[in-house]
Amino acid sequence: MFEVYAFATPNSVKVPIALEEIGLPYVLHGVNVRRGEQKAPEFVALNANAKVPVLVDAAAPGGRLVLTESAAILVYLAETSGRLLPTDGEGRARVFEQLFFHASGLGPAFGQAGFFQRQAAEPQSLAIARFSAEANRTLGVLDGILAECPFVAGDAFTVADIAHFGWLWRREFAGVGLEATPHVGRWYDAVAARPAVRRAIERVNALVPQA
Ligand SMILES: N[C@@H](CCC(=O)N[C@@H](CS)C(=O)NCC(=O)O)C(=O)O
Repeated sequence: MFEVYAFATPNSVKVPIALEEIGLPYVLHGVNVRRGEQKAPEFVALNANAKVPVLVDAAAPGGRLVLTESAAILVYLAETSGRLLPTDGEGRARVFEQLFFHASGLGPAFGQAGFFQRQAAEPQSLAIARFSAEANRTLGVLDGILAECPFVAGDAFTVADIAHFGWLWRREFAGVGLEATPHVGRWYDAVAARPAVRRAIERVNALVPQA
């Protein structure tokens, strides 16, 4: 049985989505990042970087595996299940291209745009302008890709779609809309309607305490 440490956040949701898509059972442990639970010593012992998500695979072939970084977790689940990632050729290369684009480009741009708009202690107009522009620019790049193919890495739904979906699901935090990117809008609606994606969102939303 997998264990997932997560919250209702853009990077967290990717892991339950992958597990639901593959059909693997998992226990979900809430780590409330709004209350700083990611900084607790018990959690830092799992992830020295003090961020969600974390995957624990007690039955990994080499013994208990504790894995951090959402993109690495997606690749691990895909490779061990033989799902959501082509085994070779251009199809596999395109998935990694999108995973790296997400992890180094779109994801950080969305995260920093949201931080400077909503969480910075003092207004930083230059940082807001820079990261909002970068978030919208990377979204435009994705729109160009989705104008040519149904999913972000080609004809099939893969872990690359799951990676991008995490931040698109939380795009309001970054102040980003889909009005100017119709191909992303079409893709987003299709991914959000998948039963596995709906189940995963329901489970991570249930981690948020109700006021
Ligand atoms: N590169 C990491 C980023 C993880 C990350 O930034 N997680 C956020 C939630 S989406 C978090 O734990 N934030 C709390 C903090 O930074 O203190 C990944 O993809 O897993």
